[in-house]
Amino acid sequence: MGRTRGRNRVAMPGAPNRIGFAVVLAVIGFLPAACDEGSPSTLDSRGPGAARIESLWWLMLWISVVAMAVVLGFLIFAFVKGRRADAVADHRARWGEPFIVVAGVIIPAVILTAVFALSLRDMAALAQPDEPASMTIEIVGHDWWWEARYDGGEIVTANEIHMPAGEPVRVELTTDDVLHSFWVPQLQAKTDTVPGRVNHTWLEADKPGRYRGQCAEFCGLQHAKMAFFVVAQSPDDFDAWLEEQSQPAQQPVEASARAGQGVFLNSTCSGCHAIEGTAATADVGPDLTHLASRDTIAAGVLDNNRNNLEQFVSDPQSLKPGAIMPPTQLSSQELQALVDYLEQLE
Ligand code: HEC
Ligand SMILES: [Cu+2]
Repeated sequence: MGRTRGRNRVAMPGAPNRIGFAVVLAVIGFLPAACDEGSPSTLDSRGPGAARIESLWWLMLWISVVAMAVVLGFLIFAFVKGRRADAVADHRARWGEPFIVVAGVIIPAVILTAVFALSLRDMAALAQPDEPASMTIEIVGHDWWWEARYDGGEIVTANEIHMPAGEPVRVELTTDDVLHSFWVPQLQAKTDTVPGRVNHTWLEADKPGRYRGQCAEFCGLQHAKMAFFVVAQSPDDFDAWLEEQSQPAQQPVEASARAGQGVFLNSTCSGCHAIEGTAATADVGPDLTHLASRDTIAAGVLDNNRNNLEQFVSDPQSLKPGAIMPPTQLSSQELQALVDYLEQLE
């Protein structure tokens, strides 16, 4: 009768499992700390679209936390209480037990169905703003920058999308090359840009501010450096901005800037860029008519200052490898003049 059965044949939870649990709990505890203030996060929403996503996110998180706590509670209870020796011999399936039907089937089904219904409700609500949009901005994704067009293309800018705060704006999205995804986490959900298609979404910011956006669909080498900013302004400031942008480019006055305009028009630059009011009308790269009014260049990668302009114009590949802009051989005098010209394009 020396046959052993029961306890000593069942693998008991050892120290590694307990350490595993401690790690999981620690990670859960630290998650909220990772969402620091001021980052372009959906959890720091600044408009009605993102606010809706944020509340759903928190609701789902808390439901998961409660469900996880309950399940862990049972698990810990099982560990602590251990297994009764006589239970080991009992291999009968326990499907029919009320506890398993209620806690394992009915409650999860109710919770998941409710969360699914709430997601559908919010998806429908996010498709359209509450009130009709006041204007339309056309956005075109390019490798690796964003073109923004106002008034049906009368006004064109890049990587800095101005709009009035406190009202919804319709955004029409397409792409010049591959798939991109337009995402301003603090304002709205993502919307893909698809070749040959116009998708639409809307943006609304509660208050004037600068909200960072990012391409959210891998689109090639410089995907990570395809950022942009949405600049929400008071309606008056926005109208003033639009009025400025509708003007042709500032004509150079200083001798050096005039020479720089010559360099621009007579070198490769004018084959890819437009400057309204000059012979340069190409649209391969960003419209530079009001370049100096932008805070950053190269899709949010560099501050718009003299040093960065010099470096980017002479050797874009060292700052944004793969960018669709070649390096240009210029004497240092030509480069200085060119940057003098670019810097006065307000
Ligand atoms: C083959 C086309 C091409 C040529 C030639 C070219 N560029 Fe560009 N340029 C681009 C593209 C594309 C971008 C966007 C790069 C990015 O952000 O990925 C760009 C970006 C820029 C920017 C930053 C604009 C912004 O708002 O982010 C400046 C300034 C600029 N180019 C100036 C010049 C000047 C000056 C020359 C001539 C020396 C020139 N480019 C020649 C295609 C070109
Ligand atoms: Cu992209």
